[in-house]
Amino acid sequence: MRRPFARAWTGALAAVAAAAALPLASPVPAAADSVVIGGRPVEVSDSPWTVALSSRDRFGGTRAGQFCGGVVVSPTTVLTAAHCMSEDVLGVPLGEVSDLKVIASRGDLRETDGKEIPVRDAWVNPEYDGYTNSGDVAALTLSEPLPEGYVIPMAGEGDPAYEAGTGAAVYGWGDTTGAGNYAHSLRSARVKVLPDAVCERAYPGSADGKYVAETMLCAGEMDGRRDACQGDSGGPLVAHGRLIGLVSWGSGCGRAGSPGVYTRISDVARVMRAYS
Ligand code: 4AZ
Repeated sequence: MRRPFARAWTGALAAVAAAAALPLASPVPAAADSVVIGGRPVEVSDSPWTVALSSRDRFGGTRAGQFCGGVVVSPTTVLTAAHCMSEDVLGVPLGEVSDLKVIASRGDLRETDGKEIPVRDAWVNPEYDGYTNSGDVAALTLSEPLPEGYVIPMAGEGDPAYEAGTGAAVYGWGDTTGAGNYAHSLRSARVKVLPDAVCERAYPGSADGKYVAETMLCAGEMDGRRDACQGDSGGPLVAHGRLIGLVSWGSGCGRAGSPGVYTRISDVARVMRAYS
């Protein structure tokens, strides 16, 4: 539910503006065993390619300014979702955000370990379609390189990791309940890649988006429970040790019949070749 979530972010921004660094979390109690929905805490050292995107100016300092996830695909390149760079999410045009950073090697956003690296340049996919959510990817260039060991390989076209039924893991600091309870520490949930036919039936086209198999994949469990959620956007979906997706959208979080939808990485490679 991208638009309502975007409104939620705008609300959070207004709160931050009004009361300095109000936490994003709402007082609503956890609805279920829910991460990332239905996930568990993980060590960032085991998935160093998972990074947080931060702007304290826009989102306040409580959780180090975290507002989206990202993935290290080369020492100076982080992929995230195009919608994370939108005015809907940032509250201002991207060019007006002067403290956009990537935070690497910090599992707990309340700590000061790891590295904060300023973003030098941001490329937003010109094919991104805000109606379907197709092409939801942006590439950030870091002002200094991360170690080569942080890089995760991208699964190419035809990689068996994309096959339906493949076990995958999604990572993030996002909402763990669907009610605005943002995680302080990195979490991960196991999900399965679902058949395109299931995703097409789940998302034939609505205000939330429309499933486009060429540019998206969907993953979850048939009965919901394990899923990505708001704040996880742009973060990695990993199978067989390779990056297959970026958290993009869905109707709610962890709902039966509404799996999480991800930007298909094989299509990202195509788009980046086309515009490089
Ligand atoms: C979001 O708004 C969002 N359940 C991310 C992932 C999902 C839904 C919404 C998938 O960032």
